[in-house]
Amino acid sequence: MTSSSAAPLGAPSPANAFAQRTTREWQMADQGHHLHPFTDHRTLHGEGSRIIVRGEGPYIWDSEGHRILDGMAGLWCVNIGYGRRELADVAYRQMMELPYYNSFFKCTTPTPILLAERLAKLAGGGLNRVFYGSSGSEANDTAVRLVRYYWAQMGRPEKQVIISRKYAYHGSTITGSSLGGSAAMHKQGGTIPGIAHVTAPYWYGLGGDMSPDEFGRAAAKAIEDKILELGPENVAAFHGEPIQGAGGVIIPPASYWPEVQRICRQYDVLLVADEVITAYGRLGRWFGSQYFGVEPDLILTAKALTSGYIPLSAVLVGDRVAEALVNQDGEFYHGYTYSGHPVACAVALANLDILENERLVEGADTGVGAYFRRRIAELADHPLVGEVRSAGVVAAIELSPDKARRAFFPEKDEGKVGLVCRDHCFRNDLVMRAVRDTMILSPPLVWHNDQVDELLTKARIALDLTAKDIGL
Ligand code: PXG
Repeated sequence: MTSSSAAPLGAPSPANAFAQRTTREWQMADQGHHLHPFTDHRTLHGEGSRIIVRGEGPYIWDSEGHRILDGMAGLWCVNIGYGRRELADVAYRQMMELPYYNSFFKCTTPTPILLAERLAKLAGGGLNRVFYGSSGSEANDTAVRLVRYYWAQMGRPEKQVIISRKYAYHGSTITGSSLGGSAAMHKQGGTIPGIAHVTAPYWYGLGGDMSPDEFGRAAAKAIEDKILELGPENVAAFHGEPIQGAGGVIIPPASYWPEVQRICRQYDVLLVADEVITAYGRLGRWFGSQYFGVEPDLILTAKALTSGYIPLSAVLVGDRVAEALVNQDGEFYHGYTYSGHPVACAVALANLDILENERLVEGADTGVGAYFRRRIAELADHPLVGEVRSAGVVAAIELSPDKARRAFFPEKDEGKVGLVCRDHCFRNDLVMRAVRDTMILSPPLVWHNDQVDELLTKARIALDLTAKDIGL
């Protein structure tokens, strides 16, 4: 840990001023009472949690006063960076005026209406209506129920199966994990019926001798093959992330998405884009679908809709599917207490203002984003790095024991080298996550070129130390 990266904490924020404790006290209370998501608690308790207490721009601070560059924007969400007063002010004002009212029973409140109007304008492509929830997982549940409801309303209730992919991540409810590609998650708690999985457009890992474009077409054909195997009359939708984020930032070859769209249209299968990570600027466009030139029937969003300041998700619904809800008799028996939460929607509007006024989406494409992509590509020369891929402000660095062959580490050791690298990053005050042995980055969009340089310096140090650790 370098002493130069440690910075004073500054004045405690009002949120933690009422409960100042030492790091050890926090860790003991955490261990005694707090269950963490996706965590092996026995290992965690051996080490103790890192307690994050404050954030500003692309940086976070821990309870020991270390300033850490957050290369993951929290969990792919804090696109406008930390510490933006505008969002806090808007939440305060909305809470004082009306902290909560629901959109059930022929009621609603102004902010979800304003936000829906604005999202429809940003998305274009006939995505004119919005259904709210509080998380990406809820958005995925809504999508599955909506798609199946649509076909039932159209008099085709047998069209039920949803095709998803390996390496997919669609959340952690039973529906989300059923859609996802993780066998480990499927094993814990089971899956819902009517979900089929096909291969992912992961050229680096699965492409063999094919060119990326050949492989992209082959991966799309796997969807067509599955539709024909199941019978098009039984297939409701193809459900996928434009870029598979938590699966390892899998960026499909250019040939993939146009072919997927063509196949969906040919067999009358709805196209659902899970943009929980890719919406609101991550790829230098408002939506990842725009980046790849596809026109989905539904777009699922969450995370950067509020830059993570408050939970909110929005399913953008195209006219074809909305038709089943608005121009036909019958009630869609679905909704959440917090669907269209007035405070969350007010915060989202302020967040969109910042993304727009500070041109952060354009910046992710041609500004600091372009600089980030150019600099991160330099890591491809490192002996431990098999491939670097990036789009907008998201990137993956594949670690390999034999880069010429695009080799993976032996299966029994999968993920170990990634964790070594991640820990070196963390010790050097950089958050860079590991998925298996793939290092991934998804920083806030508010940063500057010198912070890109800081990230690159720290990442290269971590790669050097990791290579040394494994004797490469
Ligand atoms: N869809 C996608 C594409 C996601 O990335 C979800 C749905 C679920 O969202 P909620 O809000 O229910 O968590 C996600 C979430 C990681 C990580 O380690 C990624 C996510 C969540 C937690 C951890 O990369 N993505």
